[in-house]
Amino acid sequence: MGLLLTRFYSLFSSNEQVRVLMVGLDAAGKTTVLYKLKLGEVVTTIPTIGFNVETVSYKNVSFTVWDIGGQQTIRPLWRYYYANTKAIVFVVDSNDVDRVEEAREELSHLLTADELRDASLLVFANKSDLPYAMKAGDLAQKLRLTEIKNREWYIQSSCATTGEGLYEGLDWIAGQILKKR
Ligand code: G3D
Ligand code: MG
Repeated sequence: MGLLLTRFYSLFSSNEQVRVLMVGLDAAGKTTVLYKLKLGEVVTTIPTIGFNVETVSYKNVSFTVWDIGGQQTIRPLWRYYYANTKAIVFVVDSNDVDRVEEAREELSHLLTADELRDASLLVFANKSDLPYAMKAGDLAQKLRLTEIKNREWYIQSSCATTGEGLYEGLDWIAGQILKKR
């Protein structure tokens, strides 16, 4: 745990800006993750109708969060937030079998964005506390993560309400960013 936090906190002690984009279907648990990390005040802005963006920053690290899914018309606007994104955190409700295919489609579409080409991908298999939650390995298959080429990815099971798994996931991101420096 000590080593884990050291690497994670090293993210905050550099001059380099670290932008993390956190997305997923609604109700996956993104806002809960954001508050659980306790990085600072979460600011919600609405750049256009129906498009809520939450941001939180601590030192040089910022998280930008919104819901994706079923919003073809506003999709082009997302690109304004893509620049200099170091990591994508894709949050999935691992208990929601009915929407895993929709999540896969959204993820695969997101990953086609040229501006996100160099961003590492962390997937939180969230709500792992629920009895029927899919296991991370199962979810990785359903999301076809194994077919991802030219991008580092990692899946971490998490429970955003208790915080379980969150630091493990972010530590992986820290490792990725340190590696690329
Ligand atoms: P979103 O921001 O991705 O839309 P939220 O999702 O963070 O608003 O979470 C949606 C609901 O799921 C919330 O419940 C939240 O408490 C719950 N939730 C988030 N993460 C977990 C988890 O790991 N386990 C469980 N069991 N529930 C979780 P409410 O009732 O407030 O809608
Ligand atoms: Mg939310």
